[in-house]
Amino acid sequence: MSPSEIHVERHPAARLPRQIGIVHLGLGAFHRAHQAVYLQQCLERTGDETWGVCSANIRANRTLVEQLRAGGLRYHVAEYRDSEHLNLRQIGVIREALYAGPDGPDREALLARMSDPDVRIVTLTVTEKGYFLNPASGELLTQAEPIVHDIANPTTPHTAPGLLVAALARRRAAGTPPFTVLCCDNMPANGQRTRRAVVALARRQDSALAAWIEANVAFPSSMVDRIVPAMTDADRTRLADLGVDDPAAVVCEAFRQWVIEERFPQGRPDWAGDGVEMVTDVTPFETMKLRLLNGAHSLLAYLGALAGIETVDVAVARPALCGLLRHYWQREAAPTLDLPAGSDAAAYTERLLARFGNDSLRHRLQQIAMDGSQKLPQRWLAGALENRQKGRSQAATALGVAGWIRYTVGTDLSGQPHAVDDPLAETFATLHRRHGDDPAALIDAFLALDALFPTALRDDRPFAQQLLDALRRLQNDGVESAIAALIPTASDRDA
Ligand code: NAI
Ligand code: CS2
Repeated sequence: MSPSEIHVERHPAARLPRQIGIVHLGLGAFHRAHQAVYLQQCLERTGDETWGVCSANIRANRTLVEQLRAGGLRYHVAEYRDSEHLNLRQIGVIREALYAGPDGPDREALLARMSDPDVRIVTLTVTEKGYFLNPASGELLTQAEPIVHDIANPTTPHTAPGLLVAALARRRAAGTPPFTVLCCDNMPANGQRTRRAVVALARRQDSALAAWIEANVAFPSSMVDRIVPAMTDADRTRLADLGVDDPAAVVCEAFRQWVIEERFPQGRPDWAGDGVEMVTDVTPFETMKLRLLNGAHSLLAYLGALAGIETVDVAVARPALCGLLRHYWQREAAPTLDLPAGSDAAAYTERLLARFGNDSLRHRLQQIAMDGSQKLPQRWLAGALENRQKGRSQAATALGVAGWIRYTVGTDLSGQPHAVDDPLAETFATLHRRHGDDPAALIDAFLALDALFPTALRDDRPFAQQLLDALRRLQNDGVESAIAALIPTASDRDA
């Protein structure tokens, strides 16, 4: 599609806030295409200029901070409804960009900003692994090196929980009310999990501080949704062809959703007028999204990648994979859900198929396949446990888990190599070296990973056998034959 054929709706230059009221940790693509867009719209609609954002990277990507500064802290969001319709927005709500990585110059500036009484909310998108929690139990990983560092060095933290504790300690000492902590990462009960990481770390530094945080700091949960692929050079080129030469730009789908628990003792932007849903309990929304959307994404990611497919839209166009998703949704995921009032799983998943089919996103399976050890417990395994206990089908989930285990070898089924990007990558490599030629032993070794598999699943022999059968079929017959064999109905439901 040539640039001239694309219908581009350009929004006017962004209005700028006058005061910073929010600090964001994790200046990634999602933050720029989701929270910042809602805040920009809220500013434009209400005129409330007190909710500007200070956004910081605390681990990597100093370059992005420098690029944003070089661009006057404004950047573009390209929202593709489809390959012919694009909404182009300019965002200006980020009024400060900091790099506070371990080697960064801005940690003190960040802590000072987080201690400022004008700052009433801290939001986070630091990925599921950025909280240093055991994905299965949700307990703080007190042996993880960055956490060991932060326990010993409370005033010069390297981690997100460490920065939150250090800033809250300063506010407590100054008599400044605490900020509200709003996690925007894809974790179950993400507010409670963030609270657990922060309180557990504080307890190892100063038990009185930990008690103060427990008693005074709000950690509302939120469900966040918008597909935002990592930017590629091809994306930058197609934006440049449209006259947008912006290294900090992001591409995303037109759809977006944000459901937030209403718990902001220090106040919050009036963002309900911009489509944010304020609720008392986020759980039904979160679980629905994590199991239906993210669970399906991970199925496509591992099985699609093993079949040598690169992007989501191509994978979901394959009848066998599309049939697998339908089976997973109807037989395995939806039965475990307590849906939000007024929601319909069938309608929701039909919309997901359309969103996944959006070929203007070029969403790479490799990106979704990243950090499986941090993602699969909430996407597949919690539901799997429930289904096992209720004697319900598991075939699609078992095929997914087997596909993930095979994916962690580091090659697809034709031998093409791919990177295994995961905090447990070394552990996986060791297990494949030790048990690579004995699939049954390999399955048992993976099931023994208590950071992922709950005890009941680990000890479930029929489940282990299902994984073994699926792994063998994948290796011997390939992805589509494995789907046909294990989920015969999948082919009946070809899209
Ligand atoms: P990204 O790769 O663009 O940004 C990741 C951000 O997390 C970067 O700022 C990076 O420095 C930071 N980070 C990574 N590991 C960290 C650690 N250990 N400690 C501190 N900071 C760390 O990725 P993107 O797209 O912004 O996604 C980030 C998170 O947002 C996801 O993991 C997910 O939880 C959530 N999300 C993403 C969506 C998407 O479609 N991209 C949609 C919904 C949620
Ligand atoms: C994806 C999510 O990379 C992944 O793991 O499944 O980032 C997904 O795009 C979002 O959650 C959609 O809201």
